[in-house]
Amino acid sequence: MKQEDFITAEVLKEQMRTRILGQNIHYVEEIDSTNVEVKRQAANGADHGLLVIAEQQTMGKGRRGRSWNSPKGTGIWMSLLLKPGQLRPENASMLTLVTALSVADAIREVTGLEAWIKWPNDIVVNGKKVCGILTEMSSEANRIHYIVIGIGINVNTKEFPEEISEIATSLLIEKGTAASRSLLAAKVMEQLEANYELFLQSGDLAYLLKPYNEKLINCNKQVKVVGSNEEITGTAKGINEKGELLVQIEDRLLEVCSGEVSVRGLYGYV
Ligand code: BT5
Repeated sequence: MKQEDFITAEVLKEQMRTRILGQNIHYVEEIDSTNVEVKRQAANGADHGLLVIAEQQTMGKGRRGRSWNSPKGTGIWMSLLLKPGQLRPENASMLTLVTALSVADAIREVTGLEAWIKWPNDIVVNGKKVCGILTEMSSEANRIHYIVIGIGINVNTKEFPEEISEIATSLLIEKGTAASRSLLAAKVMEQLEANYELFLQSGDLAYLLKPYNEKLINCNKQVKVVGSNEEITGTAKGINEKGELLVQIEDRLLEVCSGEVSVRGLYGYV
């Protein structure tokens, strides 16, 4: 087993068998946040498909102001710039789901581990979080300027800070052997490019529903939907083509949008 797994722009470029996404790679040793860096580059006119990948983030971001632990040399911390001309702003959050499916499939392909999707933005292995996705958008009423998709994967992390040690895991911890970060990053981008094209063809998740729902860990489980002023418990039934989580509550089927609520399993993290 290799002890160190260095990522270099050259190795990444060699392994990245994509047409457009990630063909322009900006690799940095250290950055505040790759999402923030992509936004800076977008403001300077960067093109669709730019991928920023960092060895370490000093201010990695989660959703809603939360932070993302991104230590040096152990994970994949990367962000992709997308400029989907035809996409409506209200459909941009579907890209989080497209990405989650791509990451789950790439982890399965590279490690053989059963990676599951915890709707909307986590990937889970053996009940713990190995990956989080942060989608951000710059838009006006009817037009998207650009979208940033941030992906953080704990690949060869050996241990986590105490505050997340109960919920976080890495591929190394779950598999027992290290994985190549550059190979995994390349596979994520390949899956994402293929799924992104399918997504654009229909403008929604119609073509991705089946593979997505097969990997949805919440499926047929009890979930608690936590809104700003109410909590509802029901059974998750999968997503629809808009990416909403269908939650059965007695004889009602509720369509839950990702922006407004969080969904928790009733038992432990998932
Ligand atoms: C996320 O937010 O899961 C989105 C994480 C996105 C990270 C990537 S890394 C590349 C790009 N650049 C960035 O700055 N961000 C993106 P959320 O669902 O809000 O989850 C955040 C919560 O996950 C935190 O409050 C912690 O509880 C937990 N957490 C923090 N670091 C973690 C880690 N490395 N592994 C697993 N869980 C973690």
